[in-house]
Amino acid sequence: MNRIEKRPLWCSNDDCPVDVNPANPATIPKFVDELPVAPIARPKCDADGKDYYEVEMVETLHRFHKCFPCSKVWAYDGICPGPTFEVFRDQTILVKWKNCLPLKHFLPVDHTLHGAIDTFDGRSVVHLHGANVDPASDGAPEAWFTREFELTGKSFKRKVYEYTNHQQAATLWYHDHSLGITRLNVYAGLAGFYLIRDTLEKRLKLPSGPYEIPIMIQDKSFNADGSLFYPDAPPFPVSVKPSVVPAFIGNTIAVNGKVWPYLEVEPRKYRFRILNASNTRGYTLRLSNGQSYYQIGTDGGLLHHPVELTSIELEPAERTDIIIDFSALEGQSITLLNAADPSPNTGVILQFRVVLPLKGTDHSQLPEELYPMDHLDEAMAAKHRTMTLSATTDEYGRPMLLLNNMMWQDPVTEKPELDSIETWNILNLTNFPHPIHVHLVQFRILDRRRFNVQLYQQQGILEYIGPAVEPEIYERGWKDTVKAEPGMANRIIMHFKDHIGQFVWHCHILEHEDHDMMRPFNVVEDCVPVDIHKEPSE
Ligand SMILES: [Cu+2]
Repeated sequence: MNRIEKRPLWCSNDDCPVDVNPANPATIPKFVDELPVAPIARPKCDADGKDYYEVEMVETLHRFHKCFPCSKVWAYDGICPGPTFEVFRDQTILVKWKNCLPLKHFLPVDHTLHGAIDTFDGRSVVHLHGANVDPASDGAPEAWFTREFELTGKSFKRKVYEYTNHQQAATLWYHDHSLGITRLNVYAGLAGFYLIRDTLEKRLKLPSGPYEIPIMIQDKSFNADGSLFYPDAPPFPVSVKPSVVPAFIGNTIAVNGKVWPYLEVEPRKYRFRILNASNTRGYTLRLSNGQSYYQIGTDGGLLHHPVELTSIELEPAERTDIIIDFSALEGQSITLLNAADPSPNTGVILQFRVVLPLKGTDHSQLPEELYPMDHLDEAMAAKHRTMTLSATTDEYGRPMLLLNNMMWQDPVTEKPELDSIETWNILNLTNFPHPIHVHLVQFRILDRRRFNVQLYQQQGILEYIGPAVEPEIYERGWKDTVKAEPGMANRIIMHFKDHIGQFVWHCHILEHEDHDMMRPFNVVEDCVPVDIHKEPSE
């Protein structure tokens, strides 16, 4: 029998080995697909001077690897990742996110989780992650809607979202946030980039156009038929099926929707905006030749000055903006590695091939100073809150993680005042890190400090047992997601501004978020203003 006859029916690629099994990463050839770059979203029309967009969420087929059959996905405008928004600071845009999804999910829905009890599966709501936005357009977990807006969640307020883009140039992203099924909807493909630009950034002459590439990293697992695999039970016995799992770790790495792709580059500087859009997995980004790169931005935008690094950790939802200089690597191939994982498969992300001829002199710059950075002064904080991350079990005996020892449905307990600065001291009482995301704001990480977990759990006394440690070098910019280290008090500082109403904060391990590791908070107007002309009543 010749090679072609033995090749699976779906595969017409002569260069695919005969024994490719999407379920077995060891059989999947690496670096055979070119890295795709999502197209830019185009407005449909002008609505009173504002760009108006429509994006449809659809069930469709997507090829994750040239040697795989197509896989069913849920995708914005039918592509994974969704189209990239490119907007300008302070220019408001309108987006109608249209749910054209089936009512039945193709991934295993756990109907015991909050929000998933007695509701349809095909719920969607879009959160613009990292945005300063009104709560009605924030994509709250209970603002979900089904196709044609037939059914809506209790927080649903408007069909057309308004993004004012009132913040500095930054790499944001949009993704599904539906209560109880976020992990499935994002894994199914509902994620995309949203880039805010501004004049200050433009002036810097950073690599741009074809030399500026967004990179979305997600781990995925597949069944032998090429369909996406997502577990329907945890690795321990439970009475519920399908059941949520405590974590999802895929056995392949997809970048911009392709498993282990390659990118051909010119010998010059490139800017990569890297997003970890995985459900649970964290990455440590390193280049295979040990070369350093320059970090120029974090979640919320550009840093004050570039930082030269050889390694950056990226937890789910975190972004890093880096410049890699390929100018001395003509003819070489180097690999972007995940040094957090020794596996020959999930330790590998993407290959760069420096094989394209230089199209012209590289006039892009890596300025010594990038962007002015405001300082948030602890002394200005109106409130210092202590927040906890803790573990318990749910009514089915499954592990469940909580914020402040409360469930999602419990009454709101955090009510920061509009225009106030607060510090949150996030005590991680569990044994593993959680990427904690706060909606509405960009914050700074102040420090992390080891504390006596047992004493805190038994008596509520916070005793520090180590020095305050500064954030990692690659975390010293605006952040909307912080890696809360286990056994540490992780302090952040933020300014609640521009919008009042209900927002959420949660763990961005999507399996945790869907299982009550999420809480609302309300930004409220100041208390009754003090009337300085009035005599005190007593
Ligand atoms: Cu978590």
